[in-house]
Amino acid sequence: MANAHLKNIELSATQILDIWRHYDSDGNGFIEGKELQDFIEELQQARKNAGLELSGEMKAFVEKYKQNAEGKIGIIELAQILPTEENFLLFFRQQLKSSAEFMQTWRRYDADHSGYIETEELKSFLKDLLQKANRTYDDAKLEEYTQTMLRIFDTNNDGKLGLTEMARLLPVQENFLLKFQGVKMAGKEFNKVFEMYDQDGSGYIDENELDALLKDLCEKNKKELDINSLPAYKKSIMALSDGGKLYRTELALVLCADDS
Ligand SMILES: [Ca+2]
Ligand SMILES: [Ca+2]
Ligand SMILES: [Ca+2]
Ligand SMILES: [Ca+2]
Repeated sequence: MANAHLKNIELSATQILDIWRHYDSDGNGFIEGKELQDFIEELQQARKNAGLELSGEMKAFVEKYKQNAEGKIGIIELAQILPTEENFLLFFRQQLKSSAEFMQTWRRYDADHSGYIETEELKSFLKDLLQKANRTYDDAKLEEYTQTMLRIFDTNNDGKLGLTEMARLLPVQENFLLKFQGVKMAGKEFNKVFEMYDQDGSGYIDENELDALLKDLCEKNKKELDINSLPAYKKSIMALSDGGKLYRTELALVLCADDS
């Protein structure tokens, strides 16, 4: 019973994953709406039954999301309020504070530029993260973390992490890719757009060309995108570039809906 874990003093990464799966009942990668209200209610109940007070983080969380129909959380927000024994998921929170940092990290660890983080790349990412956080680990632990990561984030079960899958390491508020989900284009249209905004025909989009593209996108998609966030969008997307040159493959990760 996943909700039985809610009264635990400390949770392992696997138990958090159980809780996550239980409450994200439609499996869309977020706990939202009724799922979130159920979670809040059962969390309060479980703590009460166990004779435990809500922690400060939990109280703030309940305050923020109770009766909030718009509320939507990712697994990082969940890990943040639950008492975690290994704090495994929280390393990410400490290391990846913004979308731009996340995109830079992505670029660094997708070493073969395949557009995916494969198992070996994921391992090297986790290894660096553990070292940075001064955690001791052995090969078995590294393997366990790698597999847990895949179980949590590989939502389409192809054994590797795509940009959007891995972006769930970001808190929902910081995840600008979520906003771009709704404005992604089919491959053909994307190619046309790329050529149109590559105004000097250099074969890549530079910062000024990206600026023009994003302005038009914001104009066209006022519901999804906010023109005031344009500098932040630009910074995050440019973090994928190769020294200021944004090639087709990298921009496609953000704007193209076709998976190839
Ligand atoms: Ca859900
Ligand atoms: Ca790769
Ligand atoms: Ca995947
Ligand atoms: Ca250009």
